[in-house]
Amino acid sequence: MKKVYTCFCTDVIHEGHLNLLREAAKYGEVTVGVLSDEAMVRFNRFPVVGFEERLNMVRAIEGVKHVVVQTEIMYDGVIAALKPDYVVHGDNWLSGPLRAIRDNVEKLLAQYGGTIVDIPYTYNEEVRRVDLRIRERLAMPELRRSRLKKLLALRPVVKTLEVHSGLTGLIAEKTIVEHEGEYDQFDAMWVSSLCDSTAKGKPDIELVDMTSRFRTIDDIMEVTTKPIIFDGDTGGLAEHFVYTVRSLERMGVSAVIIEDKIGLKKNSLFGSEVEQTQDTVEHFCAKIAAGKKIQLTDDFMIIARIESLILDRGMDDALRRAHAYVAAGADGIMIHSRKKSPDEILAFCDAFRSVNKTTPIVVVPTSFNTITESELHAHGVNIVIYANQLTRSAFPAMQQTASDILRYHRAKEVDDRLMPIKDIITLIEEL
Ligand code: SPV
Ligand code: MG
Repeated sequence: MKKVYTCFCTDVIHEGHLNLLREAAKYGEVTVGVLSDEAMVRFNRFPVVGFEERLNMVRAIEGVKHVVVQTEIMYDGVIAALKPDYVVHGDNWLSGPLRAIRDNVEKLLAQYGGTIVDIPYTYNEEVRRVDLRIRERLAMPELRRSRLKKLLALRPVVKTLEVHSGLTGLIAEKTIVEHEGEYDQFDAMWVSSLCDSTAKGKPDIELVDMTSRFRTIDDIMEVTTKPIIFDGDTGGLAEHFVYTVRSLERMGVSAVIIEDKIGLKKNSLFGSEVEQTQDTVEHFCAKIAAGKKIQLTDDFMIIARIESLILDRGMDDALRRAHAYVAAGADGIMIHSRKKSPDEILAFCDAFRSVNKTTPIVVVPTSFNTITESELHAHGVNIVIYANQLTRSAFPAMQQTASDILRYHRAKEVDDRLMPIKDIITLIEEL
């Protein structure tokens, strides 16, 4: 009997999968690989069904002889172990980002004479409905809120991109890149106070009120499924912060980060060029504790942001605050720096981790941007936020276009660098 292998990374078995299995069975005895959660979140969407349940679901399908766990997106391990005569897959992997997987399988099978079978991909109304239903479930507040904590357990570094609108949300949601056989996508979204304010043409001084910030979150939530980390600035008065926590939690936001400043807040990247006042440890701890006390689920995280390095108060002050904030209930620590070199961030992480092994550390490598995610991970960092790069790339592009239209008295000269009209009108899928 010939050996046939196919891999599933799905939460629901629909007609398309059954058709693929029927075809696969024509070639021999079918083994189905179920992609692990770790591999699935990296390349596909977050599973809405637990791993064990996904295994059992596949085991229960008639005609499936064996079920194995596939822990990597690429098939090296599973093909080495199984040596299948055939690998069967939907023909949707002939182009687009999945092509690299097919190329990898083709190379592996060529080593011993195995064959790829591409089955015409079933995409009918039922499949579309199932697909949509899963996406809708992922977007629901209850499911979305808990996902940041789950990702912290599944990903070495939770890669987070700044978003400030439905459109930027779609970019964070959908951008997936294959590079040297590895797939990557963003895990979470950061609703930056700087970029949310900038998009509204306002300064980043806690001027854009919460109602308006929530409106931004809502726009993003409508079109995405990834978890949201909200930049809560100083959190305002503790008496107000508790209401913010309740609202964010109810909306399905996963975390709020509040910074230990008081009075008129200015953006941290100004550093000591502008007057900024750091809160006292006691006062800020009381705010954290008030927020923790009011939240209703275990999912929601309050992350305390330390401004000691930004305000030149020194490493000892930063560390003393970090431990105090954790003791007050903070679910994570964000340490910020405006230095070009990552040295002070790494020194903080090493010192903090020598005492505290578990509390997640968040960093925002805007100025210390030469350091990679894996280097940060090696020093104990869990969440990396790319806090403003989308806004900073869009703004000069738009400004240049506006200037060139004025210069040439027509739009022809700018057209080559614009997204084609057809692409923009089809960018947004209709339900
Ligand atoms: C933001 O994105 O609004 C932040 C990060 O708070 S920073 O701008 O670096 O202070
Ligand atoms: Mg901010």
